[in-house]
Amino acid sequence: MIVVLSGGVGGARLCAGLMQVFAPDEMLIVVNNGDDFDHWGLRVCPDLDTVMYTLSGRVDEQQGWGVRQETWQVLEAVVAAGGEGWFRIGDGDLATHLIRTEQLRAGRSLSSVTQALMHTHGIRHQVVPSTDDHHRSLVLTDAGLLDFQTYFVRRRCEPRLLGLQMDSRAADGGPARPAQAWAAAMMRQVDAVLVCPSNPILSIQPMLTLLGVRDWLRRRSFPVLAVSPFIGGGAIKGPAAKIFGECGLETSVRGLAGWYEGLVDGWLVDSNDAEEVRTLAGLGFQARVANTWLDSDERRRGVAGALKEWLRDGVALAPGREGGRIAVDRT
Ligand code: FO1
Repeated sequence: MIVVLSGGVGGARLCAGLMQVFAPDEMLIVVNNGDDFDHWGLRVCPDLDTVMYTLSGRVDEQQGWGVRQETWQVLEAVVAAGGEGWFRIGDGDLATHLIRTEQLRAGRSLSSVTQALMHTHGIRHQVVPSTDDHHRSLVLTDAGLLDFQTYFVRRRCEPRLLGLQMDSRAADGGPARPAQAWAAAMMRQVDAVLVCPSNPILSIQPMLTLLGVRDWLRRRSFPVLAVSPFIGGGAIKGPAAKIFGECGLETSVRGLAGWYEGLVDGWLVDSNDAEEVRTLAGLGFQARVANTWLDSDERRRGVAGALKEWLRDGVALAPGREGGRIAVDRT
């Protein structure tokens, strides 16, 4: 079983490639839901929906999120009636939030609702939220503590990021736990973990803070491969480079390798960053090069194929994890 850790746009695009090279029973896609929030009284799960629309071919490719050929009549009517219009929910997308909210209110878990939504979108691979517990990303900025979408969409990531905090708890008051399907995979034989080229701080970090996840990764006997979200010192999409800079981290694969120290064994880097391979090797990491622009089906399949081939060739486990030694704690 391959466990894939994904955020929104970049992660969804890699998953679309992975779906072509791994069978449904070979892969579990775990999606960040720290970005989830309630808007217009509805539960919105942006990363899960981006993955769903991308895998089903419904996504607005240009935007990266939302559905293609969307209409905006409800948004216009809500704004005309004095409601909030800064978070753009289209008419087609709205159906997803209506169904999800209704079913959550009826007592179903987010995992169960997600499974049904993926099924109706014709997706056979298993896609699960990282957790069914309350788990919300809060962004500490120079403009105060902001909920995720206020920071990301309303304020366009303009405030300086000082840190990420999770507002997180299980129903019993304990720490939030990985969703049942992910927890079950952790207990069984995992062949590898793949980390998507998603924002390491905003999208991947929330999943790593769930109960037991970091320990599971640190004590692993399976390899972890990651695809770099940087190309030539900039992010492929989104604010990852700006945020890395604000956190005092180098916007390079070397910076990423430090951030994920002890958690990632091998890096797939873009051909523009081929010179980083030697730097990474000097730090004890393996690296391979591919064209990591995920802008077409062919390229997505290409990157997915390169990861599969690497796993087949074998990956040595990186320094900082042998014997379960703890390298860096960022939670
Ligand atoms: N991103 C935006 O930049 N502006 C929006 O108005 C917006 C609306 C939106 C609606 C539904 C949805 O599923 C995603 C949406 N996104 C929007 C994307 C999303 O907020 C972010 O890309 C993620 O949360 C970060 O991964």
